[in-house]
Amino acid sequence: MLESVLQAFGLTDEFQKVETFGSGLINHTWKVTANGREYILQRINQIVFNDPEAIAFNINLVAEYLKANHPNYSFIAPVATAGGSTMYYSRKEGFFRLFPFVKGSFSKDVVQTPGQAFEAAAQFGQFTKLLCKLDIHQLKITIPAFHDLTLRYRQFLTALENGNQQRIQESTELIDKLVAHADIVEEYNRIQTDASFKLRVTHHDTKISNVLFDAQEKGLCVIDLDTLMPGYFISDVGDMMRTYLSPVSEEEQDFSKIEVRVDFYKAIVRGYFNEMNGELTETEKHSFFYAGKFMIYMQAMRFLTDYLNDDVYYDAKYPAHNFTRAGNQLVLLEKLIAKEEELALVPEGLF
Ligand code: GN1
Ligand code: MG
Repeated sequence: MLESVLQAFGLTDEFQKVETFGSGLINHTWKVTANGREYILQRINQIVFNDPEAIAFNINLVAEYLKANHPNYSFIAPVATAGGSTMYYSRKEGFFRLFPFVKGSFSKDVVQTPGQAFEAAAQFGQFTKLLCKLDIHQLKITIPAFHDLTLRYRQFLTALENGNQQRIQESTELIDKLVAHADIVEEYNRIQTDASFKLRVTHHDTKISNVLFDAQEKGLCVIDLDTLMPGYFISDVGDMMRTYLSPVSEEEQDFSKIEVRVDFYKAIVRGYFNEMNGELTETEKHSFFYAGKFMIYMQAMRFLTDYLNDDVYYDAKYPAHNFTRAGNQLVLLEKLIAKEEELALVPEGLF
């Protein structure tokens, strides 16, 4: 079924191997071996990304910019079709793009050591830093209001009115807990009117599997640029906290395993600061801890909203999947908040 797609990219080898790859919830990804080389093929989820060409546009823009200004950065440029386009579209199959698989590179699904957290944070920090002179207005918005917490909160309130009544009733405890943390939304409203919070080129999906490492565990580069858009640094740093602090992921059903590891927190701050220290304003530096609350709270809300709306967005493998994911993220939020006094001062304590 993918044959015509592979052919469009010039992969005609009859011995090619195609296997499902990675664990993303939105796009479908395959690893392809053909013509003696390895590639990553991805089909864009068109329900989530209404304008897949905008993704291709942004990636090409950034590729050109880095080539001209930072030629040593190992940016993974997409492979073009015979027609010269980096996005292939077929009415039957949808939108696809192909990347070379970087030889000798490794991706990880879980952060095992503070050193890995440091490397990843440095990679995302470096990426934003290298692009800080690129005019952000040139970038297209691939998902409007993606990390707009005010909007996410409104969508949650709408789900409470129009969602699945039975699910709403069964979720009372989680709903009340989310509402009780609405001060996190108020802080976001304040940030939006604060000129010392800068819009920068932001990755918006900084989980560990979006960093490539070499065999010595050094970060090589970041991947998955679908949600590359103007944004606040709290999105990137916050999503690292959401996904690196705990030894278990959002999928864990045994909430007693959820933890906030202080040494991993410090590693994220150090790694990101190493690159971005000179770019961040003082106000931003004081919002590191808030970044974690912001992203974990938003993800808890997105999972619960989707559960109340009968799982229209996130793939649910069992009926209460999104309910459990939301509960998991709320526990993580509470564990983070419990360490507020200890962690909020970390940037000053480190330098
Ligand atoms: C989605 O598909 P994936 O795993 O890269 C989502 C992120 C969430 C994440 C939660 C476009 O990312 O925002 O943090 O699931 N991406 C989109 O697992 O909604
Ligand atoms: Mg992604």
